[in-house]
Amino acid sequence: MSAPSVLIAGFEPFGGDERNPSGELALEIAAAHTLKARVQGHALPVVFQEASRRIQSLIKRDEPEIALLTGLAAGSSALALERVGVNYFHEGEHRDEKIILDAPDAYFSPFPVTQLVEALRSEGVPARASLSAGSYCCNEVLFAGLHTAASLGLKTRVGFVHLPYLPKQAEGRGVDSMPRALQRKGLELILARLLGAG
Ligand code: PCA
Repeated sequence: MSAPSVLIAGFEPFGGDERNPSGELALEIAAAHTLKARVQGHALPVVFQEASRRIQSLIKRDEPEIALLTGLAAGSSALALERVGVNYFHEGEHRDEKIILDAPDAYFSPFPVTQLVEALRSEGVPARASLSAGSYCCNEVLFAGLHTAASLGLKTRVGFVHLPYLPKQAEGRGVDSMPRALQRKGLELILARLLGAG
């Protein structure tokens, strides 16, 4: 049997920040990991419709077993595992817009969020469950990924994790952050659990 395939995606820097841990870690984990899986990593543009089109075409093309999508939540102190993606975008000049016309209002992620949060905490990675991924590009890719899997009947399990700032980004701002190695450990642990090996 060939190794299961995993897609891990994060975002490029946005909103004046020079770095985004999500895109950096997606590429880094894909390049070097100990998972028994084929892992491809992507850093997506933070641009409405472009981010969702990229995720939709990657999932359609590769039909990965797992699509772990990630993004930055500025000021957060824990990994936030998202339960829901909603068909709603509200940022900049795009107000009250649907992400995909003729798609349902929302989907739950099939990730076992409660169990993953417990597993992360027991390994010393601060984590929490979240009921809203917001109304910007992070929720956009989560919703688009979930809709792609559901509408095409794919077995791809799609989920989303919001990451804190890296310590360097938080310096002098009085906001929370998390060491890069701990963020990475958390993402790899999530993948290992989902692959049934950890
Ligand atoms: N965070 C933003 C978009 C890209 C990112 O890394 C969000 O939470 O929607």
